[in-house]
Amino acid sequence: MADRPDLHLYTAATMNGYKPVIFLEEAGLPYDLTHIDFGKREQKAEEYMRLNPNGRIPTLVDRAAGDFAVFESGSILWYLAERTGQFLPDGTLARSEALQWLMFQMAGIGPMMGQAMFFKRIAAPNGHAEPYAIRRYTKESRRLLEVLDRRLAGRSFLLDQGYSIVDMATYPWARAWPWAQVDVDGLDNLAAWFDRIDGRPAVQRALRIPKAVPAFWTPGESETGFAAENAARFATDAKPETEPR
Ligand SMILES: N[C@@H](CCC(=O)N[C@@H](CS)C(=O)NCC(=O)O)C(=O)O
Repeated sequence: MADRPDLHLYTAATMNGYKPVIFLEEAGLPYDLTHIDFGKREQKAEEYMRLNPNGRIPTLVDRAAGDFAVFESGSILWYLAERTGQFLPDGTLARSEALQWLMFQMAGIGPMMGQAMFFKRIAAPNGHAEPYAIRRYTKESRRLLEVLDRRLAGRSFLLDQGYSIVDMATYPWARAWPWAQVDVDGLDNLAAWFDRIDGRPAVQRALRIPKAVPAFWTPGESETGFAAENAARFATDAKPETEPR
């Protein structure tokens, strides 16, 4: 179809799912989006797994590059940055620094905060209360947020060159501290960075695509309903009898 945009994103309203949407909104690129419904296990459909062998979201397909598929949210951000020449500094050293902080998010902040959330928000309501795991991942998440706080001392964004894909990758996870119930008391540099990114119109738009989930950021009235919905959509992950997929 001639009028389709070049970029097609498969995603859902989760921390990893928001990252490429933030980039696309920031860059003002035309794209279309398929919402993946975990309740229907669309992420495990054979056709989808041909694009993303890991069976998870997000996935980007570049129609202008022969339907080239990119999985892993950090790689999607990197691909978009290289494709557009935006939000990633030039030069070997600056790129190395960007990659270091992107790896730190992908291998540290994301998985640790993800596990803290999983044990509190999915395992526990599905009958697997694991206080030791909750303590371990909550403590490690706090330690990692302290690393970010130190990095942000005297910096507006995570890289010296300014707002980048590293901020886009890290923000959705770190900003969800209320949902993960990780204490951020005293992390003033981090709080100022949250304010800076909260204030970006493209980010605010992105957080409503494909679906607004304000309970991640500011637990309040909507939390109870969302918590139940969230526990239900990942319920199969919490069942011990579930075979590895
Ligand atoms: N490292 C991957 C993680 C992707 C991931 O865990 N996605 C979750 C949502 S945040 C997902 O698709 N969960 C559904 C499932 O596990 O079946 C990335 O950053 O893209």
